[in-house]
This record gives sequence, structure tokens and C-alpha cells, in this order.
Amino acid sequence: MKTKKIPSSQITPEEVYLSRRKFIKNLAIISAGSMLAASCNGSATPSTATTPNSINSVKDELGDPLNSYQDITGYTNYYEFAEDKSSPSRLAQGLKTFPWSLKVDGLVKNPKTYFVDDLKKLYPPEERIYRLRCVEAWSMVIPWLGFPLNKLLKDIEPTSDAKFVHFETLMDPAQYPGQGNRSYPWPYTEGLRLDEAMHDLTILSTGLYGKDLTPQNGGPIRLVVPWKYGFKSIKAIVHIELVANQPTSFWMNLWPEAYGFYANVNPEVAHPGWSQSSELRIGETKRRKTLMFNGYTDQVAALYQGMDLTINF
Ligand SMILES: Nc1nc2c(c(=O)[nH]1)N[C@H]1C(S)=C(S)[C@@H](COP(=O)(O)O)O[C@H]1N2
Ligand SMILES: [Mo]
Repeated sequence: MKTKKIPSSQITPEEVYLSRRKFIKNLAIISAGSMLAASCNGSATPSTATTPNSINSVKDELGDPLNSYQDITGYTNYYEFAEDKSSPSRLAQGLKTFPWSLKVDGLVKNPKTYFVDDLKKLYPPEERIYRLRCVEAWSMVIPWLGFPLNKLLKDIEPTSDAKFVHFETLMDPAQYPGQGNRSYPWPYTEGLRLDEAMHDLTILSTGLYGKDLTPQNGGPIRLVVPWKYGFKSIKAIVHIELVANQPTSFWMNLWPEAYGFYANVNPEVAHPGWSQSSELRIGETKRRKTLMFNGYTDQVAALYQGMDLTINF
């Protein structure tokens, strides 16, 4: 994971994205309506319910403006496709994201396999505007659509032995050219402690900007854990397994001193190759100070009471 310069061609003037916002908002209302109609099994009555997936704001709770749709979908990290930021948006277009099944099993009372389309009906997507801070020291503000992972976990009922959650991305070298590179430990995997997975900020995302999640952003379904470095937010998940012991993950296997299990955003703990004290918000020119827990300290600090955050990074 190395830093790259952002081409200025990817920066969208505010007026353009504001008008696009209005347009997307209308789309969101239409798609929420059709989602409801579909779940009512053929009812032709138009819905008057308020939409759960409109774009609610142009800013996050700290007042930071959202990144443009173009930035978010054009500048991505997805090693299954490529190691650079711009080609995944092109290479991912052929990914077969429908139908997509997600298996949830391990130390649980009710193991289940879901189609993503059914998950969206079971747990209607809500909007979550989160900062995403990559370990490479760039960041974005993204309006995700998704649902708290804890809703799904409560339904499958972890047993008392379950202490961690393990996530796995699709393994399919025919669709993922990067998986031909045997120097990486494919498939991409990630893990959370059970209480981190149960935290209300932790979501499974199926959309952004009121639309379905694009394949390059991890469609049809990905994890988003906003207080941790971006690599924890694993894309294109096919398997979630409840386990007893702390699992290793893709980046941990490659370089544990740089990419720890917890990977909480922390401006005090440097990566072996660079400082984490500041970051470049995509679309800006002046660096920002990196915030402890990416600005979510009030919500998540209690999870780590008594833990030395300089060792458990
Ligand atoms: N399967 C998979 N998930 C992944 C990655 C990846 O290469 N493969 N990259 C990670 C990294 S390093 C980051 S910063 C975020 C980027 O998410 P975005 O491209 O939607 O901004 O996805 C994470 N999830
Ligand atoms: Mo990242």
C-alpha cells in the first residue's frame, strides 16, 4: 500500500455535485418505492412512506463536505483488480454481483445463507455518512447505505464461544485478475472482535449516494468500520464466520508490524513507512490533522478501555 497523487481531473466542482445530488435524491426515492413494492409481492399501490435512503446531508457531523460521487467511485483500493487507484473502476465493471450469496456460519445457533437482495428487504438500508481513512494517509467522506451488522448477528445468534468475526471476499481468479498474483495470500480476509462487530457504527453497506454499491467500491456488499483504517472495511463479502480465536487477515499476513489486527485510526502511531499524524482529504490540497479513532472517540473509546493502543494497533 503506497501513496499516489490524485489527478485533478477527478475533482468535481461543488455546483456540479450539488445538482447531481438532487438528481440522485430523486432516484433514491424511486428505488425505495420499488423496493417496498417488491416486498409487498405485486401490490400496485404507490408507497407514501418516507424513503430510508435519500441523501440527507451534504456534510458529515463534523461539518466536512461529502466527497463527490466521482471521487468515491473513481479512486478506489481493490487489489483483486489492480494495485493502483484508478483502474479498479474500469476493471470491476464486469464483476458478476447478481445473484450474490453470503454465507453466515461458524459458532452460531442459526447458520444461514442469504441472497444480498433478500438482506436488503430484511434490513432496509439507512444512510450513514462516514469518514474513510486509508492507512496510506488519504481520506474521504462517503454517504453509505447499509444496515448495522449487529442486526444480522442477532438473528444468527452467536454461541457463547464466539469471540471474533471473520470475513472473506470472493475467491475467483477468472473475475479477479489480481488473484493471479500468488505473492498475496488470497482470498482477502478481515476480522473484528465480536463487540466491535456488534457496535452500532459497524455496517454492512450495499449502496452509496442513494444508489447500489458500485462493484469497485465493494458491491454488492461490503463491511464499513469507520474508526479503523480502510483496509479493515473488506469488499465483496461471501462468507462471515463466527470464531473463538482472533483470526489473521490478508494485510496482517503480509506485514503484521504495519497492519495490525485492531488498526484503529491513531495519529500517534506511525506506519513503519510514514507518519499517521496527518492525511490528505481527496479533493483538497492542504493536509488535515488525523483524528483519534478517525473522529469517533466518543462512540468507540469504551471498547478499548485498559488496552495499550500503541501496542495493539
Ligand atoms: N476485498 C478487498 N477489500 C478491500 C480492499 C481490497 O483491496 N480488497 N482494499 C481496502 C482498502 S486498503 C481500503 S482503503 C478500502 C477502500 O474502499 P473504497 O475503495 O471504497 O474507498 O477498501 C478496503 N477493502
Ligand atoms: Mo487503504
